[in-house]
Amino acid sequence: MPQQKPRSDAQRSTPRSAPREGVDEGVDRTHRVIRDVPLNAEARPDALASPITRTERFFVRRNFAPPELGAETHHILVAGAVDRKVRLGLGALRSLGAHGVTMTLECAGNDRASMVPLPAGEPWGGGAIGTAEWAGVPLARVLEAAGVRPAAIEILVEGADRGAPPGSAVAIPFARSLPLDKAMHADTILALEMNGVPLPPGYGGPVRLIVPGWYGMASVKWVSGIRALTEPFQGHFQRERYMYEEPDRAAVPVTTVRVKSLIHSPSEGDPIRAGTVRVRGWAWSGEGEIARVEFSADGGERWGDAHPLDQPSPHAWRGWFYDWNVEEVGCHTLCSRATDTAGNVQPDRAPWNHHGYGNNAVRAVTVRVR
Ligand SMILES: Nc1nc2c(c(=O)[nH]1)N[C@H]1C(S)=C(S)[C@@H](COP(=O)(O)O)O[C@H]1N2
Ligand SMILES: [Mo]
Repeated sequence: MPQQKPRSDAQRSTPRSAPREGVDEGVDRTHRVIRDVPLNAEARPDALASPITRTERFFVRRNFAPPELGAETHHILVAGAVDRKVRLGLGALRSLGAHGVTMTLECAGNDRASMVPLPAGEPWGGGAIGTAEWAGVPLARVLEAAGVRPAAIEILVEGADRGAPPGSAVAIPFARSLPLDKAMHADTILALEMNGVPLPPGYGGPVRLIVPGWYGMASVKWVSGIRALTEPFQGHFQRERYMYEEPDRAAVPVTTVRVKSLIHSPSEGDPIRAGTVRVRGWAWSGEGEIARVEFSADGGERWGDAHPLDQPSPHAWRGWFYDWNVEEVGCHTLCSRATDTAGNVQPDRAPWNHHGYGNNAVRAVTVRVR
């Protein structure tokens, strides 16, 4: 039996006022607000029905108050184990090359609210995910401009937002490192655009990192500094957060996105007519391509193969559908289960961990047939 739906859903479904911060002009009012300050808000289920999520409906996840950076004056400093320090404005960045990536961005805490017992952290339902067309400069071009020395093993990317993490009095920036090979990957970009327009400040503008295949925490927003490191980074957001801490097991860093799927149509509670219903959804994985999607109309007892659609980008979710014949009136629990080319299958229950990361358990949508 799949895990329960988030219990917090009913409590939190009341629409709230528009976000207050100045950088949130681009964020519309349809989000389900998880926390007001700093704003943390997830996409409503209907916002996830289209292949590309509209920018103003895209989820917002922030550890600190967002910085306000001027696109004219903002610079990125590249330093550390490099042959020459480089200071790049947006124009200089743009001149280093152009590359677009359509990528699904999922927060590692997505669906935390359905883990039992509820782990610490923002109680996200299933809306801390979205797919966008990101465009900018490959991080590799920037690193080549500075000349990364052979001794470098990781690339640290620092955001301009800062604050004291819970339990600390010392303000630190949001900062994360990537192994050198991931930093040099052709599709790891410093994004200057989202869905065809300059990256809005609310989503990390004027420049953010986009790391395909990894959970959202790797995609550092409001990038202000890049450092080549010769030792592993030990910062708060590398070592104390974004670690799988399972009881009685050594902690493991959160990296690639676990295989997962969702049903976006019909959606929760939808009344539907008996007959043939086309059920549609998405499937994605950071560890391979989607090899198979299965569908169940009885809460996961019996499964049938769904029809996968073409996958426009290896880093974006893949569409699928299943033509479900239903005669029996009443409530039905619909589930989907994805398998990737690395052989990973969505579990009925994801391993519980202290911060509630990586919940890729099979999810359920309940519909009423009349
Ligand atoms: N500078 C900075 N970058 C950040 C974060 C942050 O708090 N500060 N949060 C990260 C996390 S945990 C996620 S899931 C994504 C969310 O990106 P979005 O707000 O554009 O949806 O940004 C990541 N990058
Ligand atoms: Mo996240």
